[in-house]
Amino acid sequence: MTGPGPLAGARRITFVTGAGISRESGIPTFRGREGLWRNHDASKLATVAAFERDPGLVWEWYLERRRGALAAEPNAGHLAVAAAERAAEVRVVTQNIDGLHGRAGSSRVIELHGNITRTRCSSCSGDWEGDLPGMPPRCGCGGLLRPDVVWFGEALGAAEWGAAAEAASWCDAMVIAGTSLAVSPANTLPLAARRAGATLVEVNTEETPMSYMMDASLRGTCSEELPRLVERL
Ligand code: BV8
Ligand code: ZN
Repeated sequence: MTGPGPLAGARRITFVTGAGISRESGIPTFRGREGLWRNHDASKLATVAAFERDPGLVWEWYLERRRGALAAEPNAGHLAVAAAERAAEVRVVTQNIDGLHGRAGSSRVIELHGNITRTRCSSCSGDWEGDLPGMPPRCGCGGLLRPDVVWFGEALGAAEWGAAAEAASWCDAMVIAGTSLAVSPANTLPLAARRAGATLVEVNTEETPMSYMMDASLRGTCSEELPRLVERL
C-alpha cells in the first residue's frame, strides 16, 4: 500500500499505548480471560488493599510478571514507534509497565503506570536497587518494599500525568495503539488531543468505545499496522 497514510504531514506525534502492543512480545493483556492469574482478577490484585492484605501474594504475582517482562523482547510494533522518530518529533505515553518501549529505542517515554522492574519503599518512597531482602521485603526504614507501579485507586505521578497531558495538546497526530481505553485518566488523552485539533488514529484488533471518534481506525495487530503506518510517514 503506498501513497499518503493517515499520518501524512504529521510533524508532532504522540503514541498512547496499552497492553495490546506487548501482547506479541508474549506479555498477557489485562482484560479478557488473560486478565486472570491463578483465578485472581488482576484489577483486584493491583490495589493497595490487596497489598496491605497479603503483600506476599501480590509480590509473588509481580515477581512472576517482572520475570516475564525482563524475558520479553520488543516486537515490530515497539520498533515501529521508535523508528517514527526518524520522520517526526515523537512522544510515547504508555500504560504498560514492561519497559519495552525504552528497550526498543524510543527516547521520550512517559510511563503513566510506572515500571514493574523498579522497586520502591511504600514508607520512605526511596528507590530500592538490588535483591529483595526476605518476603515480603522490607526497606531499611522498616517500610514494606513495593513494585514501582500505580495501583487502581492510586493517583498517577504528577510529573508523568503533566507530561502526558502536555503530549496530548502538543501533538498534531495521536496514535492510540493496543489499548481498550477502559482505564482513566489515560483514556481522556484522545479527547484532549481531539480538542487540540490533532488527527486521531487507532490501532486495535477490536473496536473500542472511542473508535467512533477516530479519523482512522486500523483493525489489526500493532506488529502489522504500526510498521505500515510509520513507513508512510
Ligand atoms: C486514579 C499498573 C484517582 C499495575 C495499571 C471504580 C472503582 C475504582 C476505581 C475506578 C472506578 N472507576 C474508575 C476508576 C479509576 C480507575 C479506573 O480507570 N478503573 C477502571 C478499571 C474502571 N483508575 C485508577 O484507579 C487510576 N488512578 O484514577 O486515581 C485518584 C486521584 C487523586 C488521588 C487518588 C486517586 C490508576 C489506574 C492505573 C492502574 N494500574 N497498571 C499493573 O499493571 O499491575 S492499569 C492496567 O490497565 C495496565 O497498565 C494496562 O495497561 C491498563 C489498561 O489496560 P490496557 O492497556 O488498555 O489493556 P487491556 O487488556 O484493557 O486492553 C488490551 C487492548 O489491546 C484491547 O483493546 C485489545 O483489543 C487490544 N489488543 C490485544 N492484542 C492486540 C491488541 N491490539 C493490537 N494488537 C494486538 N496484538
Ligand atoms: Zn523505606
